[in-house]
Amino acid sequence: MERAALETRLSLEVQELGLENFVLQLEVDGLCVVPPEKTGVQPETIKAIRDHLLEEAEQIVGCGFDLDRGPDTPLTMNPDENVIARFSGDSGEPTQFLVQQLCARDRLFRDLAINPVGLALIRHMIGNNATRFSSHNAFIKWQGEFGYGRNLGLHCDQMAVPRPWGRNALTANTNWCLTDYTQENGAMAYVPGSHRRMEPPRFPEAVELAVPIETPAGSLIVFHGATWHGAFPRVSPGMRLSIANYFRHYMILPQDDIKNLFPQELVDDCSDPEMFRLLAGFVDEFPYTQQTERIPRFVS
Ligand SMILES: O=C(O)CCC(=O)C(=O)O
Ligand SMILES: [Fe+2]
Repeated sequence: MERAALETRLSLEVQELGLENFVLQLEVDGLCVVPPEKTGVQPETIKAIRDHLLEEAEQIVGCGFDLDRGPDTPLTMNPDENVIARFSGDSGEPTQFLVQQLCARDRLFRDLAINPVGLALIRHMIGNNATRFSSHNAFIKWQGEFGYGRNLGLHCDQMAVPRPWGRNALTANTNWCLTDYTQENGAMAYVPGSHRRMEPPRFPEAVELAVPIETPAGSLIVFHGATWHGAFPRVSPGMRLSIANYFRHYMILPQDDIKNLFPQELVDDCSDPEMFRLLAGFVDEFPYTQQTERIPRFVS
């Protein structure tokens, strides 16, 4: 085969941003960690995002949150809300909640959702033209021994899609670590190479093979929709903050109905409105909301 034919498998963006090693890791492990200095997002921006999220959390819950101390009031949630734990037959009170629909909340979140490094890696897995937003959620997590339970909440994000799955990612995810990730801080857990199994996790094997992703605040975790992942409980005081900007192939249903419900007037207030429009599906033919096909007319 000619060398040129092989080279075309890497997009111009991957090459220009020098992301070849991360692509290789995605192929082999189904997940890669981009260090803060390679994402193009400055530490001040990460701090601003963190501060903003803590304010959103305070507004939603009604109590203050502090990065080192956690919620300033004891909080409770129903174990039934621990959906990921329940999925593997475990029950325990969650010590986290999600701030959803981030892109409608602030430009900081919109710019993060179209970060060129994250996008180049996601589009490598899903397809350059086929990639769309699925959802933009922040995980607000504090100290709690249970977490997702004994199976660490291991799952894969494209689990709802019927099998057999192919190599091509049907969904793919980015997790922005806004605080330092260590096992005791409640880091993400994952099984290297599990995306190549092309099936949901098997237990207890998945737990035995899971490793923590230990990486500093500002890091970007990118992973294939078939990669087995979950998280360790946060056993240390304080908070773990992250943002999951989740993507889908355009034939997959989104989690958030961005195309129909996102306030479109906000789109011009971001670093690349054209890219945002494309990923939000605003220019997509489907799903249509009125008659779109041409109709016959009388011969005059
Ligand atoms: O860090 C976590 O709690 C898991 C995140 C996750 O499952 C996801 O973003 O899809
Ligand atoms: Fe997930």
